[in-house]
Amino acid sequence: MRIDVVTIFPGYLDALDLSLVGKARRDGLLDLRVHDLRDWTTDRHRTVDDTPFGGGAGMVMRPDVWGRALDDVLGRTGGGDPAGRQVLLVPTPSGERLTQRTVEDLATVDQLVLACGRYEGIDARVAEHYADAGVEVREFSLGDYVLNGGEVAALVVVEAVARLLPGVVGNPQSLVEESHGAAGLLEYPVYTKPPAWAGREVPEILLSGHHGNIARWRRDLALERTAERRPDMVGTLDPADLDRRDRAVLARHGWFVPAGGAAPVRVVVRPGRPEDAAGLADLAAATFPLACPPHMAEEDVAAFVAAHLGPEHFAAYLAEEERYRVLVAEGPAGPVGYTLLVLPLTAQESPYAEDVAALVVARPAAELSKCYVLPEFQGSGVAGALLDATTTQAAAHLVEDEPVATVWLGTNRANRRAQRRYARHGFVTLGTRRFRVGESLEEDVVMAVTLADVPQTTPPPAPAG
Ligand code: JD8
Repeated sequence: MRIDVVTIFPGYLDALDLSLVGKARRDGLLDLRVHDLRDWTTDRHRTVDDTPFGGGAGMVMRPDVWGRALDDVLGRTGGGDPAGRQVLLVPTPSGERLTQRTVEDLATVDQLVLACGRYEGIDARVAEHYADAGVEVREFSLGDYVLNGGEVAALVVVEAVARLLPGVVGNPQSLVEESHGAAGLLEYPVYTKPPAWAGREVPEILLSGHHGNIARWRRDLALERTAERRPDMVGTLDPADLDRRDRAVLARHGWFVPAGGAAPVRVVVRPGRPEDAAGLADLAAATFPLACPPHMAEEDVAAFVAAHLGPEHFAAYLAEEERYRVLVAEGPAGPVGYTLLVLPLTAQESPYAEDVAALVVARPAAELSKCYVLPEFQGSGVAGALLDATTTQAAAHLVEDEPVATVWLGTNRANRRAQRRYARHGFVTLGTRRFRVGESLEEDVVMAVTLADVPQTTPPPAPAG
C-alpha cells in the first residue's frame, strides 16, 4: 500500500519512523511518503494561505497550491489516470467520524492521500474539485474536539491502517479480539506479572488455567465494559453473535435482545406514571390474551380485559399508590412490559380469595397481580428484570412498619412457561385456586416468594410525586 501525506509540517510525521510502522516501511510492507506542501508554492515567501472571503478570523489555505500538490501526488498532473483505488482523505472537525470499519476499508486501498490542513482549514473547492473529478474523497474527523491541524489525524490513520496490513502485526490473532474489532465490543482488562501489586491481586480465574472459563470471564467483562462505557455500541451488536450467557450479561445492564433478529435495545424498568394509563391498557389488552389457555372463550378474555385492564383501571392503579404499584419496562418505542403489585393496606390483611388465604400464610402479603411482556420480548430477560424490580419494591414497602414478607401470584395452570419463569425468581408453588375470567372459571397455580430469601436488586426509583 502507498500512503502520501501532504502537510506544511512534515516533521510532525517523523513518529512514523518508529515502532511497527517504521519497521513496516523498512520491510517494504508500506510505502509512506511525506510531502511539504510549500514545495508546490510559486512565490518566494512560499505562501500557502490567504485571508478568508467573507471576512472572519484566521487564514484559509489556498486551493491553487493544494491543487498542484494533489495533482502530482495523485499522479493526475498531465491528466494521467493512475491504476488502482485511490482515496483522498481530508481531516476536518466537520468530517464523518473515523471508525474501525472505515479503517478496515481504507486498508484495502492502493493509494491513500492525506491532505493535512492548518489555519482555519483548506478552501472548500479542493475537496469538491477532486470529488467531481472522480476521486474518492472522504472528509473525516477523529472526534468532537478541536485540533490545530490535520497532522494528528494523519498519524492516527497511518498507524490504524498500517497495523492491518499483512505482516505488520506479528500475531494477526491479536487483531481479532481487540476493541472495535469484528465482535464490536470493548476489550476485556489485561494483567501480567507480578500477580500482586499495590495490594491488588490478579483476578483468580486468570490463574486457573481453565481456558474455557477464562474465555467466558473475558467475554463477560468485554460485554460489561461496552454496556457501561459505550452504550452506543451495544445497539449495533449482531444478535446472532450473542449467546444465552451474553444476553444475560447485557440484560443485567439494561440491554435486551428482542425476538426476530433485531439488535439489543435499551429497556428501562421504572415506576408507572399517570400518563402511562392508556399505553398500559393497550399493552395489557395485547398481552393478557397470550397467557390465556386456548380453551378460553375470546369473549371471556375480552370481558376480563374490559373489566380490569382498561385505561380507567390503569389510571386507578397508577393513582392509588397505597394500594397499587405499577412498574413499566420502557423500550425505545414505549412500554414493552409491566407489573401490577397489589399491596396490603394492613399488616395482617389476607388475600381477598379464601382459597388463596389458606395457601399464603405469611404476612404482610402482597399480590403480583399482573406480569406481562410483549411477545417479542418474551425470553429476552425483560420479564425477569421486571420481576426482580417488583420483589425489591415489595420488600422495601412497610405496612404498619412491617416490611412485606411475601409476594404471591396466580397463573393459569396451563401456562408452564410463566411458572418456570416465576420459579427461576424464587417463587414456589403452594397450591391452586379457582379464578374467573369472564364466564370461564379457570384453575390457577398459586405461587409465592418469601422476600427475605430473595437477593434485592437496585430498587427502581420511587414513584414520581
Ligand atoms: C483539520 C485546520 C484547525 C479547525 C479552526 C482550529 C480532525 N477531530 C478533529 N478536530 N480538529 C480537527 C482538525 C482541525 C483542523 C484541520 C482537522 C485543519 N484545523 C481549525 C476549525 C476551527 N481551527 C480534527 N480530523
